[in-house]
Amino acid sequence: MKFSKHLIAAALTTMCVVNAFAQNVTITDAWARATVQGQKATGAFMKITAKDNAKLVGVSSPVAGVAEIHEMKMDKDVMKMAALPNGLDLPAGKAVELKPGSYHVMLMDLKAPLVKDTTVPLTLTLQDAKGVKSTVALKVLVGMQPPMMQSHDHSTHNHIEHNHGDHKP
Ligand SMILES: [Cu+2]
Repeated sequence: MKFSKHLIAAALTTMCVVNAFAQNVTITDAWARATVQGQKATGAFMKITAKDNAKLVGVSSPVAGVAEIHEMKMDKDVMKMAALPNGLDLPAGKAVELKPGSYHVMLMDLKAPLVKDTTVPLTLTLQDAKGVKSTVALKVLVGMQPPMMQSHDHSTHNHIEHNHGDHKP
């Protein structure tokens, strides 16, 4: 089985949502980037597949004062990000990927650091083609990189941490 712990957790929480429409949305590979003390913003990422045409129109989390759906793109050689004013389109049957450098959930005004290997609750607000809104609650794993790469980490013995070692006296 390739399912990671949080994937199962996400599936379980999705099943708890008492809403026919929300159950037509599949969310996988959800994760949020860990933060350090004093850091006020971070990103959350996931793959969303809607069974029928829908839109991701809102997001909220108790850990963040402000949560927005952002897109990141190059503008005259400068990477810029901005909130999507009309939400993010979720075409029927197509996996829409929220990932670093692209669409992402922006968590701002963080109330506490996001600690690696914990989870943060996230509530997504979706809107179907008729304009009916529903919410999906999920728990997102906190890490330094996507979950699949994290499991890879164990075999490579955390080689990303060598940067810290370089600065040791
Ligand atoms: Cu952003």
